Amino acid sequence: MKTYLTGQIKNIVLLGGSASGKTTLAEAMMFEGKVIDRRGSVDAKNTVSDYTEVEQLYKRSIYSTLLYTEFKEHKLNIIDTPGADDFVSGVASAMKVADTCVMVINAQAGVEIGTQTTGRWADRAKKPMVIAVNQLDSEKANWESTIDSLKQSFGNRVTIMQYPLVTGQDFNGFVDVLTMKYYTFKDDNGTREEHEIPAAEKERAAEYHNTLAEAAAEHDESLMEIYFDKGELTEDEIRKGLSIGIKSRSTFPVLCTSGKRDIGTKRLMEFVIKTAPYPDEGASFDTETDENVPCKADGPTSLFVFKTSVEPHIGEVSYFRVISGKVTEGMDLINASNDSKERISGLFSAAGKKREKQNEMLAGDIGCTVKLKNTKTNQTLNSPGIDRKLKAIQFPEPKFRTAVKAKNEADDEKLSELLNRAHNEDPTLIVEYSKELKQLILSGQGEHHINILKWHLSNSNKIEIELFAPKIPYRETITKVAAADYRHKKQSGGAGQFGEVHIVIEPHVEEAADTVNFKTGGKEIRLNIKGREEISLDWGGKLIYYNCIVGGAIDARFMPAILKGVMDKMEEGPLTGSYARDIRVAVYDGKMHPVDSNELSFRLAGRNAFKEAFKKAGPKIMEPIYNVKIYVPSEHMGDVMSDMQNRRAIIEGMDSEAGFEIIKARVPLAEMYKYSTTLSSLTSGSATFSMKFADYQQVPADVQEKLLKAYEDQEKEE
Ligand SMILES: Nc1nc2c(ncn2[C@@H]2O[C@H](COP(=O)(O)OP(=O)(O)O)[C@@H](O)[C@H]2O)c(=O)[nH]1
Ligand SMILES: [Mg+2]
Repeated sequence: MKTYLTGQIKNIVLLGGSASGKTTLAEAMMFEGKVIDRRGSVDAKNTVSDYTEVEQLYKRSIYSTLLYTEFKEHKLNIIDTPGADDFVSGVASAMKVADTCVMVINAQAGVEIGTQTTGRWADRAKKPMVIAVNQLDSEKANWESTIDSLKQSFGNRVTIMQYPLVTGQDFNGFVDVLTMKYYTFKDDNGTREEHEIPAAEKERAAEYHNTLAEAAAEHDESLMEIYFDKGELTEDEIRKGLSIGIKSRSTFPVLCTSGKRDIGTKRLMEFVIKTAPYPDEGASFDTETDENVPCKADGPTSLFVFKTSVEPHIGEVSYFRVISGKVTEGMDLINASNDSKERISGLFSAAGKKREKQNEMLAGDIGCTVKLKNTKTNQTLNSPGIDRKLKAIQFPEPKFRTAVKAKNEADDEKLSELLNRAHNEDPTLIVEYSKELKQLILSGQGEHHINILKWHLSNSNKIEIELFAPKIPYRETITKVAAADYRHKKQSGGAGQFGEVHIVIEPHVEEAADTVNFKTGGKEIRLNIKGREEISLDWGGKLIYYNCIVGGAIDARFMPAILKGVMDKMEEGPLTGSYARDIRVAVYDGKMHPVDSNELSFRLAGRNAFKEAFKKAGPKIMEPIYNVKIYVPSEHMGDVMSDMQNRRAIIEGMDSEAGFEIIKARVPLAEMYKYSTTLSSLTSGSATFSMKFADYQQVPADVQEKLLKAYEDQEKEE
C-alpha cells in the first residue's frame, strides 16, 4: 500500500450507543473506499470489524477495531468501538489516538446512555465531534425527536448540515445545506444522484443554511466581516469557519446516514476529509515531562502503542500511532519504558484482521506491527538516542469485582498467567492476588466484561473458572485507651522461655501530641518516652511504637521483637483477622529472666499483650466506602434511589445533566457486589455509574456483630 503523507490522513473514532450502527457504517466506508468489494452485515457475522469469534457469537462489537479506507487521495483511519459500558477500554484507547469523533446516533432512539457516556469521553479528551444520525431508513426513525435530544445533550453546538425529507422505508436521501443540494441514493450501493433542492423545501433549506453560515462566521473575524458585508458566505467560506468550529468543539455538525443502505456514507467521508482536522492539527501528544511532541514527518521517530492483542496464527499484534517522524520496515526502535530494542519486522495498515503491508508510515498515521518482544499498551517506541515517554491512556476505575479460581486446582498457575495476559490486552481487566483476603480478585467494568473473559478461558484455553463473591478488606482499630500485662513463660526440660511486657495502647490521630499520662482500669500510668517509631502501614494508616522502658526492665535488644509481636497482630487483627490500623502502642514495663529470655519469648509476649489490650480498647471494624456516581434517566430515578437506600448508601447530592439525573452517594463496598448488573436490570440498561475508593468508616453495630460471629465460626472450623 502506498505511503500517505501527514496531510493526506484523517483519523476518526466511531462512537455511540450499542447497536447505533457503527460497525455497519464502517463496513460501508470500507466498501466505498474499495477496501472490500462487498459489504458484510453484523447479523450475517461477516463484517470486517467484528471478526473475532466471540463478537460473532454475541453479534456485537466487544473490542475496538482498527480499520481504514482510501478515499479522494486520503487515507481515513477508522477505529470502530464497542458501545457498551462494559467494553469501554476500547473507547479510552481510541480516544487517545484519533483526531475526530464521529458520534453515531440511532434515529430510532435519539440520544442514549452510550451517546452520553462516550460523549463525556470526547469531552474530557477535548476531541472534535461530527454527528451522524443513522438508521434513518428504519420505520421507527424519528428525525425531530432525535435532534431535540441532541440539542438537550449537547446544546447549541449541534448544527444541522443535512436533513432528510422522509424517514423509514422511503428514506433515500437528504438536503445538504452546506452544498445546497438535494442528494438521493439508489440500489443500496452508494450510487448518488445530485438534484436541485425541491421548491417546497427551499425556504427551510435556506433557513438552515443561514444558521450554518452564522455558526461558521462566529469562529473567524474575517468571515464575520464578509458575512456582515454580504449577508452570506460561500461554500468554501462556510467550510473554513466550520473547520475552525469543529476543531474548537464549538460546532457539532449533524449529517444523515443509513449505514445499512449505504446512504450518506460518501458525503460523511468527504466532509471529514475536507473539514475535520489533519493529524498535525488534531490530537496533541505530551510526554510525561509535559513536553509537546509535534506531529512532523521529518522529526525523530516516536510511536505510541495504544492497543495490543493476541491473534490466532500470528501472536501479538501491536497497534500504534506514529506520533512523530516515520517508521519503516526493518527499523530498530527503543522502548522508552524498558530500553529494550524492538525491530519493526512487519508494518501494516489494518482493516480488522486484514493487514496491508506498508514499507513506510509517516507522522499521524495509524497502523500495526507484529512480534514485538517487550512492548505493551501505553508504551512509546523511539528511534535510538531519543528519550520520549508519552503520557499514558487513562483507563477508568473498575466497577465490578469478583473472586476467581480455577475449577481444577492444577490450572491455578496457568490461570494467573492468562489473567495477566488478559490485562495486557485489556487494561480495564485487573487481576490481583490479595494476600490479605487470600483470594485472587478480578476486577472489570461489568459482569458481561468478566463473562467474556470466562468465555475465552474456556473456549480458547480450556480452563474452567469459578467466580464467587470476594471478601471485603475490612480494617480494625480501637476507640479508647487500654492496658495489658502479659507474661510468656514456658519450662520444658532444657532451655525455658520467658518474657513479660506491660503495654498501653490508644487510638492514633494524626498530629495529636504524644500522651504521657494514662488512666485505665483503675490504674495510672505515666510514660517516660525514650523512643518513638512511626510506621506507615502497607495497608493504610499508622502504627506508633513507643519505647518507655525505665531502669532496664527489658533489654533494648528485645524491643524489636516486641514490635514484631505487635505487628503479627496488626496484620491479623484480633476481631476478624483483618488488618489493624491507626494505633499507638507504648511498652512501659516488663520483666526478663537472666537465662530463659529470648526474642521469641518477647515476640509472643508482645503479640498477646497487644491482643488483650486491643479487645479492651473499644475495638471497631471499619469498612471501605466508595464514592459512587450514577447517571440515570429521570423515569428510573425512583427505583434507583430506593435500591440505593437498601445498600446503606448516604446520598450526598443530586444533579441533572442533559436529561439524566446524577446521584452522588457514599456506599460501602460490601453493598456494591454485582451492582452494575442490578442497575442495568433496574433501568433496562439505560443508566451507568462509576465508583472510586473514598475512605474507611466504622461499620454499624449490627454489621459488626455479624462479622464477629462469622469470624468466630470460621476460627472454630479451622
Ligand atoms: N435499518 C437499519 N439498521 C441498521 C443500520 N445500521 C445498523 N443497523 C442494524 O442495527 C444493528 C446493530 O448494528 P451494528 O453495526 O452492529 O451497531 P454497533 O453496535 O453500533 O456497531 C444490526 O442489526 C444492524 O443490521 C441502518 O443504517 N439501518
Ligand atoms: Mg459494533
